[in-house]
Amino acid sequence: MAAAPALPVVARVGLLYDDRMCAHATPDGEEHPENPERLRAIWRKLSAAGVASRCVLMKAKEAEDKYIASVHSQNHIKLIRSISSKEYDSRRNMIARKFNSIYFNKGSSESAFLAAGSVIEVAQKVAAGELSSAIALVRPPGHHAEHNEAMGFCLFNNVAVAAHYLLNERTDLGVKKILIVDWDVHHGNGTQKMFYNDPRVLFFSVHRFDYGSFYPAEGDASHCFIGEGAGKGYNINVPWEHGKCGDADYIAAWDHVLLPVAETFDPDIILVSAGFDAALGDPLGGCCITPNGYSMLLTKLLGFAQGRIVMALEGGYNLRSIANSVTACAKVLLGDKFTIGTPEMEPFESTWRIIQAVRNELKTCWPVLSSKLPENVSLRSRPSHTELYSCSGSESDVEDVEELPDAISSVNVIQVTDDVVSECFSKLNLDEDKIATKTASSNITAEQSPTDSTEPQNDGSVALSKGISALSLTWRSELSKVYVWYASFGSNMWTPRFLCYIQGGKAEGMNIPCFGSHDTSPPIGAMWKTVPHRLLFGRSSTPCWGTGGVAFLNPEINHNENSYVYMYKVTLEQFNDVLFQENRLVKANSGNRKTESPDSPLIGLSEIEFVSRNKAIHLAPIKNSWYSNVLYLGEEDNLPILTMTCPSSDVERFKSGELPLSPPSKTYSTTLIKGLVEGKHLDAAAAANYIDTAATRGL
Ligand code: X5A
Ligand code: ZN
Repeated sequence: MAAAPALPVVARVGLLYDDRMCAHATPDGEEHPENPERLRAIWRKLSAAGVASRCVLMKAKEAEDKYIASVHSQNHIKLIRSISSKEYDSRRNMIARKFNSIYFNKGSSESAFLAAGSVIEVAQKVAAGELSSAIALVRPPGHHAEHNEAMGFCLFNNVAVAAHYLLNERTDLGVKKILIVDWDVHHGNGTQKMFYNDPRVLFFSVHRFDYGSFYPAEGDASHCFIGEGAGKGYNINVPWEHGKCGDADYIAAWDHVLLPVAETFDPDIILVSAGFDAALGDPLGGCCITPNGYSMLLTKLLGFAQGRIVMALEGGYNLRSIANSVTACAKVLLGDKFTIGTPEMEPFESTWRIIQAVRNELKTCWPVLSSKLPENVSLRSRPSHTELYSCSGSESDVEDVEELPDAISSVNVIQVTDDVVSECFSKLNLDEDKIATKTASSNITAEQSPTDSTEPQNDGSVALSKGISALSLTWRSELSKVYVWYASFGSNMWTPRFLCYIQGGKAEGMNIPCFGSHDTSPPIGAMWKTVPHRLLFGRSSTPCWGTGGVAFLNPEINHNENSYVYMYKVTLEQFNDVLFQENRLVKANSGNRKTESPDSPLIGLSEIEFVSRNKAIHLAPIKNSWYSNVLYLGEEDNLPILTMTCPSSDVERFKSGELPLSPPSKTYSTTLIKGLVEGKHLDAAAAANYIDTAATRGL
């Protein structure tokens, strides 16, 4: 590890706060977690604690367009520039609705330009050595903002703009390598994309992933996304599987991933995308980093880049938590005496597993990660269902901010999730032996080499085409001649929704579009059937349908059950493309607007043979995905009937309460009912009853 830096006798810590960034607010004063009180609460606490007066106070400065243009499109800059003007008064809200989690008001433009400009301003002073380190209290936040898109409360990607500025506009300052540490509880999707093939920027993001369901709920937040081209190895994701991660988990990620890599990378400066929504008490994050935890994480970073650290505020929605956490960080930067103790809790076993997986993914790029991890570390088992989903009393654990009037702290009364959870546990015993497990031969993590082959667009709603590697051409042409029945039991029973998996786009009620299949021909047949498997609704949210459970079929045969399936006759190639999409294995490549699918099928001809004989095949290469289990449900006109569902181990987890059984959201169940009704199978009342029964009876 690098030696502790020799701090100047008195650290010069920049602190940028500017009331003008409070102008961005909801248009009609609607409550929103990302509100102006966030900045005010932090500022009040820093002042009251006597911390602000020890810093070099700075005011915001608008970023020039040309600097923002290094990471954003001209269109996007123009939109954000004009969105607050009078001409937009009548259209502003409508435009905001086109984005994901965005609002605009008359103050948004100025705030956005000030936020980006502020991070440039402090970064440049730290890089020049005028300041030892700095904190920019900015909003709107930035790390979700993409090249041509505002999202997730973010308008401009403030940290990315500043990083580009240092590297490209201020070569005089000698910054050649930048480490961006994104400890906001959400994945820094925008920042990741902006530097994905740039080895000058090492992007490290630790975030909740929850198997792909946590916001922004894109597969590219997984640890498999390590950068590409010259940037390979310079993108590191540490994706938590669940909430409740705290000091010990983060410190483990620091000690076993971030710090060894940072040591090798040897950055000239560190930019922290400092969201505080992983803090204890945060209404959105569900994690529990304490102020002391943040102090430890930050102290460990001070050992690099001669302590040149720039913190830019991202998320963080509990006013008390963010005020206390930022104050703890400021004290660290000011050099206040503080000793790194051992966190109260042990890391989760999932944390250890994830860290191993991240290290394994990156060890060829960073040999320092190939060393063996310490053994017999004491770990704790994953949080129980109740721990994860009940409204915890964590609020009371949050130190008081005496200076915070009650009226302000009450802005924070927002639910983590509105999960309604069925607490039914079954006495049924699963016989694992009846369900075969096989390691499929597919290598889904193999390097992809998309060619330039561009398919004609079938649907204007998705401006994506396919990147198809030479490797996939072989299996695709082979499997495009084989037909199977794909039996759907969930939202795919509604044909318009299923067609999204074939033709791309989204049907009514869906939050995000599908990529579509390579072969976009519609199914050549469809029919209803019932199967002797129990239908259940589990997990608590999905990117596509929002909060609520989704349908799974218990893989075990149970002759007391009669579940409806709607079967589509599609090619085995299309079935694989559906399987890829269901398991979120299709990636969008923002660079060339293409999509990339795995290079080999999950179900090839030998797997068909296997599954017909053994009734089920567990797809080991995607064992942690939601639909990693393909079932054989019999035959129809000599073709196999296949469906995809959870593995039986997940059924056990549903039974134990480790995974939630949750009723479907309104939009999801509406889709199921439409499928059952429009398929002329049931009338509306019978369909609703069928769904309702499955949703409430548990397992
Ligand atoms: C910056 C940040 C969170 C967006 C959540 C949207 N954004 N549901 O924390
Ligand atoms: Zn966040």
